[in-house]
Amino acid sequence: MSFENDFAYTATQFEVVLGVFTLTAAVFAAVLVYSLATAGSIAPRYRLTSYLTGVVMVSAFFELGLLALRWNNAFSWDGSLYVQVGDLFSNGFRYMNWSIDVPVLLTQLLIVAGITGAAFRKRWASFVVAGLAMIWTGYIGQFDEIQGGASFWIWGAISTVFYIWLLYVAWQTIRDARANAPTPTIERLFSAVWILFIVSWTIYPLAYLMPQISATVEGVVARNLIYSFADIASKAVYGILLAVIAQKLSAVRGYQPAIEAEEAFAEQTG
Ligand code: RET
Repeated sequence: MSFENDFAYTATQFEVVLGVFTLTAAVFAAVLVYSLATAGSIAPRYRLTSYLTGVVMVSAFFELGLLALRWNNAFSWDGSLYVQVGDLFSNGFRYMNWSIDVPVLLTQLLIVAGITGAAFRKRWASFVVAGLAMIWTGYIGQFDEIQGGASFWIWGAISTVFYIWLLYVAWQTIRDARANAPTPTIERLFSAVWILFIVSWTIYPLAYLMPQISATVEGVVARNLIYSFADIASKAVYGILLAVIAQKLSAVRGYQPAIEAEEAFAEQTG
């Protein structure tokens, strides 16, 4: 059971969490429109990244919408506090959503980094295996998050081993992308991808630990806010950043719609 169900919330705490869930879902809907609308200015060899952002946005939109409903149905106002009644709130849904989004986000990285052929297949396989193993071992561990017993720590540790493997392959990929970057700006943007990646992804294991760091109402509220921060950074901001890089790469390689889009942007922003 998620530790969210262990507490009663003030009206403010309850609403802040619900509001942030709703905001996060709205951000995903907005970025869905953005990524589909800008796909045409990206050369065909990179364009899949825009559609994959679309996939991530749809799946994450539903997940956050569902979490908002679960949160709303799990607690009821008793005149002074929101207390647990009815459905249990569950963070397990997040893990199901990651099972789709993690492999897709990593595939986008390979596409924009320009990895092809045997190297693509090998890294893709490593990403999918490491990513799913990381998520599903963590999923088992999180059922024990309130007790914080052996299952929580052992599965969490196994999951972390897979995470380190995944990070290593991501680092290799970004290193290659930087080495092959045709302009210094694109090279810098790939460095930004790495920073965004490492910061936003590493928040998730911290959120996993939260019931052990602070088993309080504030801990619950903080955990759900940082989950949303990480979700927006690792899915939406990341998707936009990859689209920007893909458009720049397309322009450098002479793709006319990308060149025109870059020119229009330069004119507008002076
Ligand atoms: C778990 C369990 C504890 C140990 C580790 C974890 C890592 C989770 C990560 C999740 C990333 C999710 C993303 C979702 C985007 O849609 C499973 C919490 C290391 C890194 C990026």
